[in-house]
Amino acid sequence: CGGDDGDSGSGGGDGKLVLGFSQVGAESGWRTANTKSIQESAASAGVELKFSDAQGKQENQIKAIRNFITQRVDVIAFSPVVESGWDTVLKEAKDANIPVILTDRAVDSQDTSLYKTFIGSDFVLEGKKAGEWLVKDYTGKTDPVNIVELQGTPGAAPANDRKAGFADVIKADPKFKVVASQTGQFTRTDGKQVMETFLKAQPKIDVLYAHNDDMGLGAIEAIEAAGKKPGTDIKIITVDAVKDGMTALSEGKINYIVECSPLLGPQLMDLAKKVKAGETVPQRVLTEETTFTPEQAKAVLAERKY
Ligand code: GYE
Repeated sequence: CGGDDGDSGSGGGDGKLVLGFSQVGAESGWRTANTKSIQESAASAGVELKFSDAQGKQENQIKAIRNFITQRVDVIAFSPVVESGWDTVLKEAKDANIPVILTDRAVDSQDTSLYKTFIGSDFVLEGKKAGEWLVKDYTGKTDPVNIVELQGTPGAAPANDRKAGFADVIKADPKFKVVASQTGQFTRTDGKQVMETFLKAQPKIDVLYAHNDDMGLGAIEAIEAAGKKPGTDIKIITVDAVKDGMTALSEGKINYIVECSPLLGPQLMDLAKKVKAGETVPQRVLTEETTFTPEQAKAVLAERKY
């Protein structure tokens, strides 16, 4: 392999930064908006994007990263499907002198020199925000509150962290009980199916906490099919705030959404350019986010872009 900077990219010598990006898949509305953000900002930043969709499989991501190394792209970015198991391939990128940017999700590698920076949300904080809303909503009440939880993809950082943050907040009051918790794979289809089984197995469900909007939206279908009113008979908290989620929130079918922004493209392009130029970048770039009640959702729904 050739030089370690400048003309070593595969962009055909027109000086464009070549960015290899390995995406998780297309499991949710969030993911679709994230992909669009990355593709559009690459185009407007003059970055040549090599985009690869892993269809939810870690082995595909590892293959894609190895391909990017062989092609000698300038920068590699990826959104890890799961947290564990990246050390070997990240070491290969490091040995090839190709900087890596973690996008959206973290890895659990102990050696932080394996990547330059990590841009994305604080998922533990998101889980805590969900729990805090619940605690507040049930203030002054003493009856047991039965919660069912739809988890994201097993092993994914947002699934692990949203579960942990939520559990950490609700454990302060023993009236809150998570009576069932299962993965819904971050998809509508699985969210619906798993909610159906929850409804059959659980005599009393007061609250659903879903790790993303899509699973919550699938669950709403199951709840309605069971003759119950989502948002009233069963309170629903979700994470993301994509347009379909915000619509359901404004209709009162969801009670609270913790925002997680998928619009990481512009910052990613900026970081990729800095990293290529050898500038130092912060180890962690946090996304700014808020929360939404039904009233707040109504107010912003028309301008919501994704
Ligand atoms: O919340 C979910 C998606 O990693 C933050 O992945 C992302 C999560 C997002 O499938 O909808």
